[in-house]
Amino acid sequence: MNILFLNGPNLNLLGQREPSVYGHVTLADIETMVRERAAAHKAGIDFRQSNIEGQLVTWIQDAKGKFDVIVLNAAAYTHTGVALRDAISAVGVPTIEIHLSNVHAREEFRHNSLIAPVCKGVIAGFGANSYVLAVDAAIIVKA
Ligand code: CA2
Repeated sequence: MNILFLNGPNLNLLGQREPSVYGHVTLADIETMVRERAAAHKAGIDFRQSNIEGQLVTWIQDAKGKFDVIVLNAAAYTHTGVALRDAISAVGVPTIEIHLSNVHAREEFRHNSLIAPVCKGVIAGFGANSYVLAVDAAIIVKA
């Protein structure tokens, strides 16, 4: 069981800016939490971040045959990312959309996700624990 975690734009700033919205935890802290949970399931993890949509698209394309499930926090590209949606659709690796915040309790433009219709499910609003829950969800999706 191998899970690819992909993180979109600005998530590298976690813990350094806007703690009132996203908390004090860093992306490196979240990676540690994910690795602990994955180890309990004997699952392998790759954990990556890019500010560039094309890089995320390339990683999704390359996941075929290497990863069983993709967990994607596409950040702002969630709401704009036609290329990401097309990649998820084309490649066919089961994908779980996740968010730190409850996007439905925020600005209207965050309520729409272009990728949700091509994902297995969505986890949002549990802070860093959205990522930990996604490990469990990935196990369920693979089974
Ligand atoms: O809640 C989430 O996980 C989001 O994907 C975060 C995105 C936002 O555009 C989505 O609507 C919901 C923003 C990530 C930016 O992260 C920052 C972290 C620290 C400081 C500034 C931005």
